[in-house]
This record gives sequence, C-alpha cells and structure tokens, in this order.
Amino acid sequence: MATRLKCNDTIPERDAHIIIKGDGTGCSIKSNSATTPGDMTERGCTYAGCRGVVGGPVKDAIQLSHGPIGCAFYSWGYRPHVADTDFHMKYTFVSDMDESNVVFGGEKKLLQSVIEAAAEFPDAKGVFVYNTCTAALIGDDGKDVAKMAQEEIGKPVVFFACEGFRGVSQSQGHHVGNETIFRNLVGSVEPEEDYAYSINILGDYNIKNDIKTFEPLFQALGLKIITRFTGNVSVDELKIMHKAKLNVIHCTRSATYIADMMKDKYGTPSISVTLWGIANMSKALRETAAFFGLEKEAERVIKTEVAKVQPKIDHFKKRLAGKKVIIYQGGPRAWHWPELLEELGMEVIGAATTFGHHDDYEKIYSKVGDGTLIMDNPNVPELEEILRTYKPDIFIAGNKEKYLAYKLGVPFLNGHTYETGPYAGFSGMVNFARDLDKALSAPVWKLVRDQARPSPVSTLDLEEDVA
Ligand code: CFM
Repeated sequence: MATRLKCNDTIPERDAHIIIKGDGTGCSIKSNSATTPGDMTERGCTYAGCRGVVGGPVKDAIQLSHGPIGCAFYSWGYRPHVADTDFHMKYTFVSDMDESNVVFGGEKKLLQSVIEAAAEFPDAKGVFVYNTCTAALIGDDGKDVAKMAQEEIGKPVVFFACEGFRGVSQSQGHHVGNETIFRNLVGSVEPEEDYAYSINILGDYNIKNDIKTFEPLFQALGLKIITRFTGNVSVDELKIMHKAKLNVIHCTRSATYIADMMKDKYGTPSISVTLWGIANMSKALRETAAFFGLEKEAERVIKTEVAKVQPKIDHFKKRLAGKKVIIYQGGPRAWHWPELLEELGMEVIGAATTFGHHDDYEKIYSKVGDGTLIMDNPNVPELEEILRTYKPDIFIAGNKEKYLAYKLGVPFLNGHTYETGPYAGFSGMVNFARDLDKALSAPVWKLVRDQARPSPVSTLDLEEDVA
C-alpha cells in the first residue's frame, strides 16, 4: 500500500512509489513512470544509460557525443576500470555543438568530428556516436551522417538514438544501446573456429575489474567466453557474439534485450544468474555447467574456490552479524544483494532503486523480510527522512548519496563503483565483507557521535567495533 513520508506532504504523488512489505497489499509499488515535476529525482537520462553504461565500456571504439561539450565531459570516465586499456580514461570525444550549430544545424560538424577522430586514432575499431537532446531537438539526422562517415573512414560508425529526453530514466538508454549494438555489429562476421563450449556474459560492466573474479571460474569449467556485454570488450568481440551457445545474463535490467533478440534471430538460449555472493556464484556455475554437461567440473571448482575464501568470510561475518542495512541502487543490485548481506548475517531493512521496473521490485519483494521499506526513485529529502527514522547501521548507495550519509553520521559503502572492490565472484565477496567492515568500524563514527551530532542515526556499538 502507498506510504506517506512526512517530506511528501506537499508532493503526494510520491506515495505510490513507497511501500512496506507485509502490509497485506502485495508488491503494489509504482515504478518506471515519469518523474513528477517538482520531485528532485536523482535519475539519469537515456543518454547516460546508453553512453555511460552499455556503449561506453567498449574499449576500442571512439566514444563520440553529438551535442554540447558538457554532455561529453559529464559522461567521461565516471565508471572506472571498465577496460584493460586507459583509452577512455584519457580521451572523450564530442562534436561540440554551439549556438550557431543549434541555429544552422550540426550535421557537418558531426561528420567532420568523426573523420577527424578516426584519423587521429587509427587503431580504433569504430566510432560510436551518441545523440544528445540538443542535436535531436533541432532535428539533425545523425544516422545519415554516420552512414556517410562510415563510407569515408571504412570502419563501423554506429549511431545511437539515445537523446536524453526519450525515456523516463537511464533504463531507456540500456534498451537503445542493446538494440543498436545488435543491429549494427552482432553477426557481421562469421569466424570458422569451433565454438561448441562457448558462452557470452551479458550485463557485466567490469566495475573495478569484476571480470577477474568470475571469468577464471567459467574458464575452469572448460568454457570459452566469447564476449562480455560490455565490460572490457572489443568491437570485434561484439561482432561474433552470435557464435556463443549460451548467454549468461548477470544484469537482467540492462542486457535482457539483446539476449531476447539473439534468441529470436539465432536461437541462442539464455539463463539469468547473479555473480555476487557465494551461494549465487555457485548456482551460476552449476546452471551454466549443467547446460554443457560439465556438472562434475562445476562441483570441483566450487569446492576448491569456496574453501579458499570461506575462512575469511567467516571472520567478517562475526563482525558484521546483526547489522541493519538500507540499500539504494540503480536497479538490480537492490535485489541481487540482500542475499549476500544475509550470507554475512546482516539484515536489509530498506531497499530502493532509481529506475527499477516492476519485475525488479517483485524480486526485491520476494527477497526481503516483512516490514522492509521499498522505494522507487527516491529523492534526497526522502532519503534523509528514512535514514533518520529507520536508523540503519550502514547505507549502501552511490556517490550522489555518500555525503548525505556522512553528514548524518551513517557509515556508507559505494555499491555502484565499489570502495576497493571487485565484489563479484568468490574472491570479490571477501572484498565486499572487508569494505563493509571497514566502513562500519571506522573510528571517525565515534568522533561524529561525540562531537558533531547530538542524535546520530548510527546504532553502532563503537567501543566494541573500533579496531
Ligand atoms: Fe545493471 Fe549495472 Fe545496475 Fe545498471 Fe547503473 Fe551500475 Fe547500478 Mo550504477 S548496468 S542496472 S545503470 S548492474 S551504473 S554496473 S551500479 S546504477 S544497479
């Protein structure tokens, strides 16, 4: 049932986006709808979801925004370590539309920018052009320009119609990114190699080198990973992703679209997995192995690898058990992570997403206990109110919320780009537990409680926890 926070007395439209599990009305939350005017949402735009999340990690493509320079600057390098080259951390590209281009059109400038960038970086395997609001509003035909540019430079020039205003959040950008990569690149070459035991990992973006934790596990089963969509991937790897026998989807929110298109066109089956946490990673290996008849190998890998990390996890579990968590992520991590936190003896008392769809909320609903607060697209006053009233021991969210948490005296962990990560796979779970412990045990919370705030929201027993 819709729930009223005090701060929403003047914006009652927000009530439908906030529910409490177990009040007898089921998962009746409103989501994936336009933000109410006046609500200071934290959502990103379609361009952010396409350029930042899906297309951006492709390591040997020139990432070129067609629009004003700010769109390129503010989408540059905010997700670190997604590739094993530093090309994208060093450079970002933009057609640099200015007022005269808005009046007279920016197509010529775009064509010239693509040609210049390709000449300057001859090793790049293609150019990805991302449309922005400005270029779309004046009616530039970027798709046509991309076609001309492709003929001129002799490499793929892929145009993404991801102008920011298209959807209600960055989620629409994932969709555009999936469709555009599928239509323009996938299946454009036919290698002759044997791909009998091969998979793609879809919906992993190699945050803080996540792939280093789980790729060796799949490889130890005897499987070849053709493509990661799109962490640390090359244009050439995207072209042959249709050769895989199975798609393993990690982030279902951002990558199920391409899995569905591959199923329709190539008959490629897919499974949805979670690559965080001991139980989930084990399940992912078992299900993938079962598809190829490699069950024995899976049991061997799980046994050996879990034995290496379990003592460390047990150590942290003793320190973390009983702590209460509010988690606020973009989408699926809010339902992937309650189980991990449970493995560490912790309890989720609030879960929120920026752009989750109803299926994400149903998953959250099924994984948290009665009384848990579930929120869609929360804004800052709402987050402040729930941190003050629910008094979690730790808040897992992103950089936008970090200082709010700190100012309120609440320990914080960055769940988007991680603290010291990686967090995926078996070894990543140790990092996750260690970073949670570090955040909770930092001596600063004692000072904050004693000196800065008469009534902090932290419920930590500091004497016990300070290392
Ligand atoms: Fe998928 Fe992601 Fe996420 Fe996402 Fe994101 Fe992200 Fe996220 Mo930040 S693709 S939906 S748009 S798992 S950047 S790597 S952490 S909000 S929950």
